[in-house]
Amino acid sequence: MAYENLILEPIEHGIYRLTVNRPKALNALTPETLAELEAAAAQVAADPAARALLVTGAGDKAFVAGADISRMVDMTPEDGQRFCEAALKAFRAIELLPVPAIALVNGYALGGGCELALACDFIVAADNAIFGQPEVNLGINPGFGGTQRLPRRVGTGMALELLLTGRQVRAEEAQRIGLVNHVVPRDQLMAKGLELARQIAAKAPLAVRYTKRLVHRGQNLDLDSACALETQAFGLLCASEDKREGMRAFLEKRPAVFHGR
Ligand code: DAK
Repeated sequence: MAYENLILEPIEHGIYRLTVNRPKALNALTPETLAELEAAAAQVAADPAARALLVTGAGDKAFVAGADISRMVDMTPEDGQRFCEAALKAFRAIELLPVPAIALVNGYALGGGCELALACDFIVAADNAIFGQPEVNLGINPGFGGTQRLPRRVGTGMALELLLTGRQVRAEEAQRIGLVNHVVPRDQLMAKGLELARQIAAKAPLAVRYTKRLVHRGQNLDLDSACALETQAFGLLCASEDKREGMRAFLEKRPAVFHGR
């Protein structure tokens, strides 16, 4: 499928790369871009051979510099609500993809850009990455999930500081506070993303899918309900060919070959 504001491309065996592609506006998110993000997530989800998604921004300056301010300036309350709903749908579609999404942050990840990165399963940052939620400077609150996902990622106190001051943090600090998993030189960002995606792609696909789902679904449940889901998933995976293959391979001291069944 062709997109105007995104590039979605399979780059190798089941690994897709999604690039937000509006470099002249530092990849700022318009309503059209959000609709395309949702469609792109659906496209990846529909591919049974998909194993991982890398999400990044075009150019060398920004991942995504936020929601497009030129499109927000005159929004009515109804427009604003629709805009938020489109983002929430698109970001939730990425979060609930059956395969992991890894954000590769190559520069500014501000406002909606930081929120897009947070909707991915984890974040790898280039050493020029800058994160922040500057909405308080614009007279709005974060509208794309930032008030909910940031505290879940970095803890309430640090999230509140960043949300209420609008302070921007560089890659090293972002790693220190748990927002980012790895920081690498700019020219090694894609290689690091690919390395992680390949590691995951080599694992049992159903086990990866269920594990991701359990983490995301379970965080919104009480411990007993979440553990009950985990138990159920474990039982289901016991019926998979991949479970038999993984355990046989271990006992036979050979690498496992998984088929996602
Ligand atoms: N929107 C639109 N255009 C943007 C943009 C943005 N967020 N960020 C950058 N651009 C555009 C600039 O206008 C400029 O365009 P031209 O003038 O060349 O036409 C071009 O990208 C290059 O930017 P700069 O010239 O400013 O580049 P600098 O290197 O000087 O500065 C910067 C880079 C990232 C520090 C700066 O561009 C900047 O501060 N950008 C804005 C960052 C920001 O505030 N982002 C958060 C946006 S707020 C809600 C709905 C949505 C949201 C919340 C609530 N509701 C409905 C409740 C979400 C909010 C946000 O994401």
